[in-house]
Amino acid sequence: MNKLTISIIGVPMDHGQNRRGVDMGPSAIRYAGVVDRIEELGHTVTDEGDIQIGQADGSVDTSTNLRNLKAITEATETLGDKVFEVAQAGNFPLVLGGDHSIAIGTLAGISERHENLGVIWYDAHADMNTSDTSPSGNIHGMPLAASFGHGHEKLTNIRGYSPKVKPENIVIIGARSVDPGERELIKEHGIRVYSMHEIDKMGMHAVIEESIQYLKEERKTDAVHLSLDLDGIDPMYTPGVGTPVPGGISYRESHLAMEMLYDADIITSAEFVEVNPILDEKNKTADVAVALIGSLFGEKLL
Ligand code: 6HN
Ligand code: MN
Ligand code: MN
Ligand code: MN
Repeated sequence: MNKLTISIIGVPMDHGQNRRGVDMGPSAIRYAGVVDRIEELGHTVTDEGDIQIGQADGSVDTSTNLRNLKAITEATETLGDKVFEVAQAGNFPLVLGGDHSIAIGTLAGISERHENLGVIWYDAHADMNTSDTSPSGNIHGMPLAASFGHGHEKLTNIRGYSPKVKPENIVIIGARSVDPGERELIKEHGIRVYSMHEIDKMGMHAVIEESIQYLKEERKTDAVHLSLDLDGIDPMYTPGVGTPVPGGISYRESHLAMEMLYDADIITSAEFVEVNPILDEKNKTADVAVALIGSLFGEKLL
């Protein structure tokens, strides 16, 4: 496959949920050697540094049921502009979180360049709540809904347009904790979900094969963004996440998934989110993130 120029953008933000520490995710992933790992594969890396994140007090606005709305809106606007700029320059945007609310910004930057963007959402959760359905008020549980036009107007309209992705161009992989409002949206929009049930039954190989076939041949997407939440993987491998859910995807299954995506040459932008070094054990979760990034960019034994 082609050698790429990969631009790393760090987003040290924890405003999308209420456990401190996930703002240190980008540092932990850099410390785990992400730049060297990618360069060893023959790609060029430019580290664009971190997006500036404003202060927030963690309060929930009672009129909207949204925690830290203003700070998140500002951060995702800034991130969206940066991602757009990097992609316009012909580089591969690799965004390091930060909590998953940052995906609103990443997609706002990516999608403007594509008619028919596809998204793979690798996560224990569907991240499809809105201010009306959220049990927590945490915006990291809302970015996918916001990106296909559901939720508070300030979140759906980052960079001045909506939606960023069509619901039929979304594939969710690894889901095992889905709230009632999210289930409704999934049904209403016929969103393709490979939950742990399907992964157990079909195996990861078939899940990824079908996902690629669906996005490429059936939906005819012109680009595919990978949004990988480290809590998609089982917490025995990735304990450093804020909302762990047992019974997740294994380490090897995750590598297989990344290797297959590389072989299919389908992914055009990616983000790795929810690494929380304070909750982690010896940077284990950041190490897994870096190992998976290696596989996504072509690392092979032979
Ligand atoms: N994540 N569904 C829960 C909520 O609060 O909306 C959990 C969301 C977790 C989000 O892990 O990115
Ligand atoms: Mn999650
Ligand atoms: Mn709708
Ligand atoms: Mn998530």
